[in-house]
Amino acid sequence: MNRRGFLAAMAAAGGRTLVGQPAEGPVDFTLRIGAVEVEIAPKRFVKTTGYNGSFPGAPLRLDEGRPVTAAVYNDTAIPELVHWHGLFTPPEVDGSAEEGTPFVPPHSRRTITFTPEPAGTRWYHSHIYAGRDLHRATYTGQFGFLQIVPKSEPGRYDQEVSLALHGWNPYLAPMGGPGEGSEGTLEVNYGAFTVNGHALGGGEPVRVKPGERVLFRILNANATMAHRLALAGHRFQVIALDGNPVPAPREVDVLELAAAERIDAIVEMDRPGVWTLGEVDEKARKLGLGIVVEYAGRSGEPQWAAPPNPTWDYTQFGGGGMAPEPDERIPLVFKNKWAGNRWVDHWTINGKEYPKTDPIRVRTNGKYRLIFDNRSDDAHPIHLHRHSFELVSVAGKPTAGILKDVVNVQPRTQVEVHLVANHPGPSLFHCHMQIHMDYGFMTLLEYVDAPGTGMKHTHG
Ligand SMILES: [Cu+2]
Repeated sequence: MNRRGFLAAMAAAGGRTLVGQPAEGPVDFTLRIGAVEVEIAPKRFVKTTGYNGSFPGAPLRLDEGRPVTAAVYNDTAIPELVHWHGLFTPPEVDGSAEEGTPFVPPHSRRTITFTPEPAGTRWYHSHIYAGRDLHRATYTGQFGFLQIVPKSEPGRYDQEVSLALHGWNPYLAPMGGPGEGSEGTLEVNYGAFTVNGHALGGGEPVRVKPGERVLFRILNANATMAHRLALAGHRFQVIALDGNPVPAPREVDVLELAAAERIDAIVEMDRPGVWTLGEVDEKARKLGLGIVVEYAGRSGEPQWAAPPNPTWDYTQFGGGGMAPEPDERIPLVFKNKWAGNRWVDHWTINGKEYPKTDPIRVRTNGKYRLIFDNRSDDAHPIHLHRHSFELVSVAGKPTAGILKDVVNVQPRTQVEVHLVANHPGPSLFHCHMQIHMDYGFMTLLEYVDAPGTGMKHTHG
């Protein structure tokens, strides 16, 4: 979405209600969950569920610290939840049934009040169980940007462009290559990809002028897949990860985002032409994952070039120093359990599958070192609700000052994070790949000195 579109959507979202009739009492915005059909490219349609008749949902811009009330209407036949990803909202409104948030029942409405914090690039999305039904939860069009605007906005740029990546027509198919105990295991594949609701070349380009500094806010809203992006002829200066400014902004050729991750990066527009900003992987790019960047007065076929350096390493954006010593170290071992040929793997945390997983027990204001020990052949984007954590080491490389709410733990590696337990209440901890969380990869962070409404429950 270009700046004009972004602002138009902002204006729409900033009204008292976005769509529909006035709710009881004033609301700051309305989300209506219902069927949508979008033409992602000429004569290519995607039918799904979305917010307010579109996908992505309208980008929401909320002021840090100013409470808002949202009306959520559920026009579908299944109970729904909206999760405010990356916010420090209480469990009752966070959008997790496991924490105790009530569902928005089918053909019904709920009013939700929360205080948006912290500032930065957040997002909102459905947070329900899907299992083998790939027409639910994060497989759908129920996602949108949620920009929490700080009281004073730092950074210098001429244009802001928000890009949300998503995959469509998901299907289960056996894994390509042989893996340890995973031959014949089903994984999710996609028949089409979009950036802001359009396949590459199927929508309006991002229009830029020479000399402009463009701030790209990028969200990987894919239900399971990581993506690597490049913009031919240009480099990205990464300034924030998951919406949080990094200690050492640095230029890279490729951005990598696992499911649910966000990157804010500035690009100097100094190579006039028509270029593709797209997936490094050709197959995914051909299936639509990309958007055209067009300089004023230029036309022609968009150019693509393989990026010179495709590596991605969080620690390059880290600062010096060391996280304080924790009160306690908590190892969390992630493993898969082969469930059979043409079946979906199950996942365990310290040997147990949700809802049998042991909770992560913390005390208010305690300091913890969570050790994510990935003993599987898949990367896992690990997400903790209602908190941010600081990266301490990634695959043995020490770092500091990088605050995140999702961290992608590569196969057979360890990531250590520092957690200050300062948001009492049950908080869901899970792999953000829908098919992993639905098959056991989930537990709760529990405050033993301030027990909340969190519950173990079974899906279905
Ligand atoms: Cu996972």
